[in-house]
Amino acid sequence: MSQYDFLSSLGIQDVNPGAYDGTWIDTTGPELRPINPATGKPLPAVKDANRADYRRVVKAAQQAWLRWRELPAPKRGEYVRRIGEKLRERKDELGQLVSLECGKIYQEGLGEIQECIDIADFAVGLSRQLYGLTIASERPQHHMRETWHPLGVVGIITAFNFPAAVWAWNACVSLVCGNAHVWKPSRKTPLTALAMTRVCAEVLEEDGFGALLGLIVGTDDEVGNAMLTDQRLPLISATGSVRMGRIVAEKVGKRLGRSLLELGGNNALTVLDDADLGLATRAIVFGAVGTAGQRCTTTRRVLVHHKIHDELARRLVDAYGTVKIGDPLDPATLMGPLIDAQAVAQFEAAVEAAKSQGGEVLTGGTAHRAEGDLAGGFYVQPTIIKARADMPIVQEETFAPILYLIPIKGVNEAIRIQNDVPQGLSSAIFTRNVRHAERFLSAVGSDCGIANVNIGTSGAEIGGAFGGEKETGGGRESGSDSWKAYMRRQTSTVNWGTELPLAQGIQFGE
Ligand code: UN1
Repeated sequence: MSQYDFLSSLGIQDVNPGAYDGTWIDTTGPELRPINPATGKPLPAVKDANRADYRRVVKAAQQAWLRWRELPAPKRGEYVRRIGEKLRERKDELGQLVSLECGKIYQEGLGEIQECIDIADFAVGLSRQLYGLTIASERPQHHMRETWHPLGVVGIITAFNFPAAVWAWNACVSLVCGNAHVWKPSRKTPLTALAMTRVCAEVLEEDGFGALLGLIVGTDDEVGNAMLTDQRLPLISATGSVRMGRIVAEKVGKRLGRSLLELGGNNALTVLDDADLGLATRAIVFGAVGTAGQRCTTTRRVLVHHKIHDELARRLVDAYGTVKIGDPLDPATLMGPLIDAQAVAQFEAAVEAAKSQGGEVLTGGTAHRAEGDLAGGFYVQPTIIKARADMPIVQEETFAPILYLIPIKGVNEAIRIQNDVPQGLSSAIFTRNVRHAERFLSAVGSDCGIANVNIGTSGAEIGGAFGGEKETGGGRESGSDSWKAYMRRQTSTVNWGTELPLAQGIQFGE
């Protein structure tokens, strides 16, 4: 364990409790042992929470919420400001833990914690800007206004690939909105959730508000379903696969609750023949290889003008040849492992499917055999496949570093092919032509929630609204006015006169 000494400074023991309701609950469930994807060896364990633990966490969250909702929003923002400070203090260790547990390289682990700090800062500012509208009333001596109020206890379900940041997007914004939370993290990355909760809740514990950041590590049967069907959770914010999103939407919809979904992407990056190829190459490599292709924003398809296809392919193959695969905590590494053996199998199956559907592997295409300590890790080679848009595999999101290179004739064909998939998260175009760029951003252009010009599909800043259309689920998280999803809107009409005129001019009685 010596190489993991930093874990104890984050409060991680060999075996850890799996629930938090303001204090750590001594859960008794079976031990969940996350695996270090870089080595295949077990990490410290977490004892699963059960239904009774879940009830306890929700109850404590509800009670804390009753007091929290009465605090003025800027006062709530002050707590979030201090959460941001704590995250700054612990950035290195938390970044290291993210890297250890989910396998992204340390630079990206640090980036993830920075994303948490950024959203905390954003939320602090937001706490003084939860604006409503005033609306002109049609009646004399009346006024109308809209006010935004806290929702209650918000359920947050997160995926392994951003084990800290996606929770922070939700929790920081939603805290200033005046809500309490119950977080069910991915079962592949529970330790990051434990550490994030410990660091952030410390600030709230001082005033008995720890339960606002409830945490529950448990199975879907025991805990997940309980959240989805629980009337006490007015909003479930869930990030993960389309399959998971459908279950969430159905179960939460059935009780007429709200869900905020951030699901799969199948993101295309178009390169026109006037593009800066150096820029495009760098953006594609980061977008396709970063986080080993396991971001929802990962570049999965490059739609390249046929005139420059061979040149771009050559540049990409050369760049891929320099990608060092290995231990994500080694500063020389550019691509770490996939999350688990199943992800490697899915990578292999997708490559086989692509080949059988007529794809041509330009580089990569197989698992990567690592040596020594890393021999049990889940490594694959970053892969480029020359493909056609009509290959069925190209319609699917495979959470792995597989890039499909598809020749196109121009901007219109690129837009058509780009949009012709079930998902609609992120997209990008590389061109120097303002007409093509603006067409791409127009109503007849990209149908995605994110559409970029001359930057890649991944690595969004927190200031914008994040999310996408179609099977991506339609939700928006993080910046802009995403906060509205975490509040309830109230329209008020106030009569300050002595008459009672009715709207629409209705005369009723006298
Ligand atoms: C995700 O993969 O679920 O834009 C989130 C990005 C990151 C967030 C990705 N800021 O790539």
